[in-house]
Amino acid sequence: MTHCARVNMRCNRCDGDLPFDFTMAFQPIVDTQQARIVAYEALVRGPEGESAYSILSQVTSELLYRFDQACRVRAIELASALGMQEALSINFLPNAVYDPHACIQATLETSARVGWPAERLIFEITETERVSDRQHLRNIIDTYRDMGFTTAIDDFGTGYANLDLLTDLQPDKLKIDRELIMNCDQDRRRQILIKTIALMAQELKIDVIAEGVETQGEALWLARQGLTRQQGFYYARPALKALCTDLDDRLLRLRDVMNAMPPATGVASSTPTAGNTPMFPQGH
Ligand SMILES: [Ca+2]
Repeated sequence: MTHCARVNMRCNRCDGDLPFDFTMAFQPIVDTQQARIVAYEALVRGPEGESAYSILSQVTSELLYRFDQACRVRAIELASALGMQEALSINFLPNAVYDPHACIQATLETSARVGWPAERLIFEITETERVSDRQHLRNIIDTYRDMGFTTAIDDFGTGYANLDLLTDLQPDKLKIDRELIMNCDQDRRRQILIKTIALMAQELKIDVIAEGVETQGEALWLARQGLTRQQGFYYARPALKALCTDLDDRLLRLRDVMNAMPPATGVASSTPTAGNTPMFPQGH
């Protein structure tokens, strides 16, 4: 295995301490059909739960590499400390990875040190700017896949995470952005776009996760299209240094509602559908 570039290339990109402290919040990703939490996304927060922006705004280009490394380390340490049994989704900026083999070493070392299995990691590719070096991004995804990790394209359908990324990249997962998900149970145009993405992903053998699900109506409509992997405030807000422990009843009730619906046509799967959305109490 390639050694860290710090050793063999005198790389010091991620050396040194960060001039600020931070921690992670965890938000569950559920499978509505299995009625269980399948993963958690680690989200940056200030030490007392301050916003992600309060931290990210302090990350200069000089600190980018070490911050990316520190995020992975902190997320894995917390996952282990919290006894997380599910997959752990970590966001990363492609431009914060110098060499995918080298820059994974601290992640693997942390995983071994705390005894949390690295193969449960999902790397979410977050695009805050167009990645000019597509070959670099492809190299990261291919390398991570070869190493047994799962990769996901984040915020798909908006901004820089768009269709053209799929012309030459083969991630394991797409996360459809909240901008497309919101009001999807009411908005015909969004329905067409989501169904098209789902169909395309199915053909490309890419799993889809719906982000930003905030209402029962959205959750049910998506599930009826076969989009059973979902994340959002409807299920749980991110919890600071904690895992969600009270979702079981809600997921079971949601599945009961879905199973009681009469069948109808869905584009992405044969999951039953219905014209009306039954109501049951919401809340987090
Ligand atoms: Ca993300």
